[in-house]
Amino acid sequence: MKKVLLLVSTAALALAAAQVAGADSSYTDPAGDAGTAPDITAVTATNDAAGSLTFTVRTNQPALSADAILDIAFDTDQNPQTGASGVEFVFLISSSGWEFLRWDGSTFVAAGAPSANGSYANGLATFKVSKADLGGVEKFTFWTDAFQFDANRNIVAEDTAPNGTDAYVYAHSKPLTLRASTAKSTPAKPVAGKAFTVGTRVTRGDNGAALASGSVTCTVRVGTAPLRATGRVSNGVAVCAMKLPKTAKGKLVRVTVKVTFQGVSTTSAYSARVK
Ligand SMILES: [Ca+2]
Ligand SMILES: [Ca+2]
Repeated sequence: MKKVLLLVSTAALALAAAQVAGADSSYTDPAGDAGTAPDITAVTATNDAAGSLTFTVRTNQPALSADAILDIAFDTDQNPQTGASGVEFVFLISSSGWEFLRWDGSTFVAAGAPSANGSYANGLATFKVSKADLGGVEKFTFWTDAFQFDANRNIVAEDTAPNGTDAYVYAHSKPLTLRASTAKSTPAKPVAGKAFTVGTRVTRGDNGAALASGSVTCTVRVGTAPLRATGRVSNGVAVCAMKLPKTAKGKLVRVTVKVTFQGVSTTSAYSARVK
């Protein structure tokens, strides 16, 4: 615990100068800038749809040296004036184990976070925690530090990622969803014996972008008979293209456009009487 306090009082000074941000993020740190401390070279942060966060920190030490500590400091309210020099939570790992601590207003105490889990193997520290156990915020600031202490618990070498007083800003990614607009046809009315397409504009719910790619399954019936159609995604529109048979005149054509991207699907249906 003494190390922890020393660490926090010494290390958690980096103020939140927002650097590169985003979900499923990875960052690099130069090699050879750590002295005898674990040399941080890569940091990643991801979250899943359930709100579980995973952080990794790669160093040059297959197993952490005695008296070395690696930490991830979290400024969960992105306010350097709150917490310990801004830090509300800190994950610490050493050769003797890991801790996840929260600032209680005057000191760091065990966070009591059931979801928290740490490990270090083959040069990679991994820390998992739920969004709820990290303060429940959508967006936060964090950084990583590595320290080598001497027998008197003085810091003799260190590495920080990102360098200096920069910090990483992380925002949870939303789960992928797809939204299909009302289907529209070209031409506006189906004509027997002619080419016919039905399209639906597909938008991603997680980032608001038009869907750039995906697979399209077309289900078409003219009256009760199936009709072959070709599907594709083009410029954010999922399209089913077909040629209506001459015998389709007067019959009802029904088209279901199903678009799938990364295992997520949405459908849009169309029907009209063939001229
Ligand atoms: Ca480094
Ligand atoms: Ca803070």
